Amino acid sequence: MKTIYSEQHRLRDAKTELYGGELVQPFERPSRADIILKALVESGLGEISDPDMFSLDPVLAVHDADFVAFLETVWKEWQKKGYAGEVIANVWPARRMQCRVPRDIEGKVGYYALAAETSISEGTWQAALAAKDVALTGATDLLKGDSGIFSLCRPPGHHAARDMFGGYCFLNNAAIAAQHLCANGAGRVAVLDIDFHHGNGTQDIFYDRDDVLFCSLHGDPEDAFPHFLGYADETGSGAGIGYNRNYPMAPGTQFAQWRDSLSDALEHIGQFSPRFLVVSLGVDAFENDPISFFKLTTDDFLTTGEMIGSLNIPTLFVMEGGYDIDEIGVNVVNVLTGFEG
Ligand code: 5XA
Ligand code: ZN
Repeated sequence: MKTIYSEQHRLRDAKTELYGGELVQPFERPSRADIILKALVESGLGEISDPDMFSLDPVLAVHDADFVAFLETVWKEWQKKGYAGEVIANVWPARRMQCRVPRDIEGKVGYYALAAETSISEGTWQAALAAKDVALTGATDLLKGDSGIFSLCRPPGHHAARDMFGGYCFLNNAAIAAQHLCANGAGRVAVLDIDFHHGNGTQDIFYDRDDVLFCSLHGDPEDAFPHFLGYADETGSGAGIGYNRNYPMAPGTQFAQWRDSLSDALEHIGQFSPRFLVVSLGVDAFENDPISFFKLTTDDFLTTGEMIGSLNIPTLFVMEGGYDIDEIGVNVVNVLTGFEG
C-alpha cells in the first residue's frame, strides 16, 4: 500500500496544551508521524510518496470561508495584539449569549474554537494545508484506481467542523477527501471513524447528506471528549436521516465489544454500497493510550484491518489520533497490513 507523507507536518509544533489545568507538552507532536513513518518503512508495506499541491477549493467545499480566513491569519493577528504565548481560546459564545464574530482576535478565537486544549502557533496553518494535500493526493490515487492508500496526515482533522477547530484539528482532512471523491463522480462515499474520539467535525459536515454515510466508533461522550456530540440518537437530519451512525462505548471497552460495533458499522456500510471508503484512522483505542479508555491490543488492530479489507471497497486511510508513541507505529502498520490481507 502506498503512503502519502509530507515533511511539512513538522511545522505543526505547538509548545503548549491545556490539560488538567496545566500547560503541558502537546500529546499531538511531530514525533508521532516520525515513528509511524519509520514503522512503515521497516514493514516494507509500500512506497512513500510526496503529496501534490491543491488549491483551497476542496477545502472551501466543506469549510466556511471566514473560518478558513481566520485560520490563515490568526497567528499574525495574535502577535499583532502583542500576546507573547500561543493562541489559546479563553471565552465562548455560551448559552444565552450572542453567537457573532467579534472584531477582536481573542473573541474570534473563542468563536471558532470548540475546545481550549489546542494551541495555535507559528506554522500551524502551513502544516494544516500540507495535511489536506496529503489527504487529497490519496483521494486522487483512489480515483485513478488504487484499492488502498494511506494518507499520513498531521495535524489530524476529524474534530474540525465546518467552522470550528479543536481536538488538535484545524482542517478536516477526511471530510475534504470524501467530498473531493464525491465531487469527482464517486456517487456514494462512506466515512468510517475508528479513532477513540467521536468525529464530531465529520458528522457536522455531512449530517444532512444522503450521499455520504458516516459511522463512528468512540468513547461515550458522557465520559469522553468531545462530550457534546457523538450520542447514539444522532442519526442525521433532513435528507441525511439514517446516514449517520454513532457507536459510543463505555470506559474499559475491550475488543470483543468494539469488534461487534465495527461489524455492525461494516454491515451497514456494505448495505450502503459506496464506491469509496474513507477511514479516519486513529489508534488511540489502544490499551496504553495516555488520554483514552478502550482496551484494544496491538493484535486487535491487525484484525481491524482485516475486517475493513473484507468489504472489498477502495479505501483511503487518513491518519487521526493515537498518543502511545512507543506503539503508534506498529498499531498503524497492523491496520494497514490487515487490510492488505
Ligand atoms: O481524535 N481526537 C483526539 O485524539 C484529540 C482529543 C483531544 C482531547 N482533549
Ligand atoms: Zn482521538
